[in-house]
Amino acid sequence: MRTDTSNSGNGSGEKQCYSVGRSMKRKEDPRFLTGNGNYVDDIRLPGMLSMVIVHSPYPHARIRSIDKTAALAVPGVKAVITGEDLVAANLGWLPTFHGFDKQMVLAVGKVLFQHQEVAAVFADTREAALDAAELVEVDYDPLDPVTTPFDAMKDEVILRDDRDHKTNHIYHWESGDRGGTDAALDGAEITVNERVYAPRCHPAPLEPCGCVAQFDAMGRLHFHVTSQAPHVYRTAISLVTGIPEDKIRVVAPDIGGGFGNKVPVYPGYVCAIVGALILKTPVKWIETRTENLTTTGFARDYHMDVTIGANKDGTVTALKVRTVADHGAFDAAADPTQYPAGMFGIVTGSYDFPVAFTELDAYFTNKAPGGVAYRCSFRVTEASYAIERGMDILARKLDMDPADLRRKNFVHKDAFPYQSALGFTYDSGDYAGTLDKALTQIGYADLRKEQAEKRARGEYMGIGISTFTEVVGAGPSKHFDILGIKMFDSAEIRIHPTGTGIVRAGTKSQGQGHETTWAQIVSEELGLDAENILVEEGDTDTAPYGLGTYASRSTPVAGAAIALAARRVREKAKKVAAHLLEASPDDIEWTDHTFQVMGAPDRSVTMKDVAFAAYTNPGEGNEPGLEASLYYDPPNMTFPHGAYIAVVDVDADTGEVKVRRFLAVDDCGTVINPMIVEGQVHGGLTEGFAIAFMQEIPYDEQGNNLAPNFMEYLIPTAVESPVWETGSTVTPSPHHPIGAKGVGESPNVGSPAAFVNAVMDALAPLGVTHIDMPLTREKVWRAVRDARGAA
Ligand code: MCN
Ligand code: CUM
Repeated sequence: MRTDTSNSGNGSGEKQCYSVGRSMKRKEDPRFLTGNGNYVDDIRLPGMLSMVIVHSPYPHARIRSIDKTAALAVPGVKAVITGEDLVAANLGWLPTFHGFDKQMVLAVGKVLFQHQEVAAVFADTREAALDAAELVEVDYDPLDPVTTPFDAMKDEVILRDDRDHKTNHIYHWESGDRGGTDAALDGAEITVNERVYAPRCHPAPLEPCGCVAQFDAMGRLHFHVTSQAPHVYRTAISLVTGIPEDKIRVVAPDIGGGFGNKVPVYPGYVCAIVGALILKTPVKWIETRTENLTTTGFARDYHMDVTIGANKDGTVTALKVRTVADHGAFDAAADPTQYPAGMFGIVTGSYDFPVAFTELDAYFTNKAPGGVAYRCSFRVTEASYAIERGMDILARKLDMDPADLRRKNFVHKDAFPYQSALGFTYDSGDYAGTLDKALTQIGYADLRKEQAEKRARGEYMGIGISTFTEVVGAGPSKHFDILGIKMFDSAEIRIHPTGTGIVRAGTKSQGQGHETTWAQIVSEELGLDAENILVEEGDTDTAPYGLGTYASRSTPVAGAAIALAARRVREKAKKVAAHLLEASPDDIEWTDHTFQVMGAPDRSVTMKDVAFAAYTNPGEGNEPGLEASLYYDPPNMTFPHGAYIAVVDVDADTGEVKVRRFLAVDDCGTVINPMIVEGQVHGGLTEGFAIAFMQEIPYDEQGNNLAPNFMEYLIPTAVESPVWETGSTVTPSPHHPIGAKGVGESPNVGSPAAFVNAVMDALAPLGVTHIDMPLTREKVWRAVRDARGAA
C-alpha cells in the first residue's frame, strides 16, 4: 500500500506526493502559523451586536424577579432577554444530545449551579453589553446546595422541579453478569478493592466557545459556530427553533481546539439566534475563559469502586466496577442514545476476564452540567483508569511485577475477534507484543535494578505501566445514534479535469490535521498528488451529512468513507481508462497507482490522464465527470491499544513528583501520517499529565466553583511537561478499508493510570496504595506524612 517511504515531508524533488504512511507536513499549518486562520471571533459583519450573558452567583436559588430597566438604559443596549421570555417563545429548554435530559437555556424559577445563564444582553459594543449585564438586577432567594452525588442520592432536597420523577437519581445502567461475577468474587483466592475517583475536569481548549448568528435577506440563518459536529447542530437547531432545516446553514470555521468541549449545543447559541431573529441584525457571542471553565463541557466526576478477583498465580477470575456519577444540574452528556455511560463497558481492558459486571448510577447536583467529555472516547478514560489502577493494586498484593501480571492476563493475539465479558467484540490486537516492545525500548530491567538500588538508599523512584485498550469509531448504526441520527459518516470526492480534486467529509477538524490526512487517503487510493487534493469540512451547505469529530471516530468512520468513495471514483475511472486503452474494463487492473491492461504493463494510463478524459473524451456510453459520494456505516468499532510506561522520582519530604521519562507505544492499526499521529500522542500525553498532576474543577461545600480561571485550573507549559518518547506497533483493523483505527484520544485514555501507578510504585515502601488525582504536591506530601505517622 505504501509506495513512497519518504519521511521528509512534501519538499521539492519528490515525484510522488501521495500515499498513506508518509509524514507529509500538515497542509493547514502555513495558514495557522502565519496568523491566517479564520476563527469565529474573526468574523465582523455590518451592524453586528455583541451578546453578553448574565450568570448566577448562587449555585442554588429561587429567582424572585429580574429587573431589566437599568440595563436597558445603558446607551447602545438593544435588548435583554430572560428565561421567561424564552419560555414564552417556546425556547426555554434545549434537548441534550443523548436524549436522557434537557437543559434550561436561561434559568426559569430556579438556578441550579453557580454561573448558570440567567439573562442575555445585546448591545452595539461588547463594552456596553458588559456594563449592562452588571445592571441586570436579579433578586435571588438562596437555597441549600447539594454538592456531592452521595448527598444527592439521599433525596432530601430535590433539585429538578421540572421532572416528573421526584428524585435526584438520573439513571441506572449496568452491563455483564451480576450473579456470576459475585459468585466468582466470593470464590476467588485473592480479591482487591479500591475506590478510585476520576475528578471533575475540563478540556479548556485555547479558543473558548462562540458563535455568530445572522439571518440573511431571505430569512435564512447563517450560523458560524465552534462546533465539532455542524450537521447535528443544524438538525438540533431546526428541532429546537422550528426553523426549517433548509433555512439553516451551520459553518464551523477554523477551531482552536475542541477536546470534546465543542460537541454539545450551549445556551449561548440559542440566545444568539433568538437575538439575531428578534433584533434583525447579526449577533456575536464569544465566551470568556471563566465562562468556558464554569458553564460548558465538564468531564469525568466518576467515583468508581473496583473489585478484582484472582487466583494466587495471578490469573484474574472476575471484575466488578460500581460507579457513582456526578452529572451536575443537567445531564449534558453527548453520548450515543443507547450508551448513557458511553463506552464504559471497555472496563475489562486488555485482560481476559471470564466474567465481569459493571453498574452505574448517575445523580444531579448543584454543579455545572457534567458528563460531557475531555479527550475521553465516551468514558473510556475513566474505565481505563479504573482497570489499570486495579491491576496495579492486584500486582502489589500478589507481590508480582505489574508487567508480568498484565502479560499473564492479556487477551491472546490469536483470540481476536475477541468477545469481552461486557459485550464488546475487539477487532484485533497484540498486547504482549506491544508491551514487550515498550519494556525493551525503555530498558525496563535496568530501571527496576536502579529502583532497587535507590530504595536501598531510601530514595523513592517509581515505574508505572498502563496497557490499555481503546474503543473508537462510533458507530455501527445497529447500536449507535445521537438524537436518533445513526452514527455513520460520509465523503464526497470530485476530481477535476486536470487531475486535482476536492474531498468533503462530515467530520470537522479542530487541530487534528484532517486537511492533510484525508488528502493522503484520496491520494493513496487514486494515485494523485495529495498536495492538490483540497479538503473541506464544516459547512453544512456543502459537506455531506456526517456526525462530526469526537470520540476519535473520524479515521475509523469518515476515513473509511473517504477510502471507499475514492474506490467508487476508481471504478468509474476504470471505464474511461478502458476506453483510452481500447480494452475491455474487465481487462483493466489498478497496479502501482495506474490503470494497466492486464498482462501488458506498458499499456497504461494514469489517473490524471483519465481525469482529463472524463471531461473531454469519456468514451461512448460512459458518464462524464469524475466524482462519487458515499455514506459509511461501520460494521464494528476499532480497538486501538497501547503500552505506556512512566518513570518518576518522588521527593517524599516535599511531595514533588518529577516525571523523568515517559514512553508511549501506540497501536492504531495502519498509520496514515506518522508525524500527525505522533503529534496527537504528544498532545494527549500532555493533557493526561495535566489530569494526573494538576487539573481539577473542585466545588466547595457552598457550591462555589474553585477553578474558574487559569490561575486555579492549570495548563501545563513546555516547562512542566516531560519529554515524550514514542513508539508504535501496527495491528491493522480487519474491518476498516485501510486497516486504520483512531488514535486521537488514546494518549489521554492510557496515560493517567501510568502516571499514578508510577507514583504509587515509588511510594510502595511506605505502604501508600492509592491517592486520587490530581497528585498535587500537597496530596502526595500528606499521604507520605500519614503513612510515616502510621508506621
Ligand atoms: N491518524 C492517522 N492514522 C491513524 C489514526 C489517525 O494518521 N491510524 C490521524 C487522522 O487522520 C487525524 C488524526 O490522526 O488527522 C486524529 O485522528 P482520529 O484518531 O481519527 O481522531 P479524530 O480526527 O476523530 O479527532 C478527534 C480526537 C478527539 S475525540 C479529541 S477529544 C481530540 C483529539 O482528536 N481533540 C483534539 N485530538 C485533538 N488534537 C487537536 N490538535 N485539537 C483537538 O481539539
Ligand atoms: Cu470525549 S472528547 Mo473527544 O470525543 O471530542
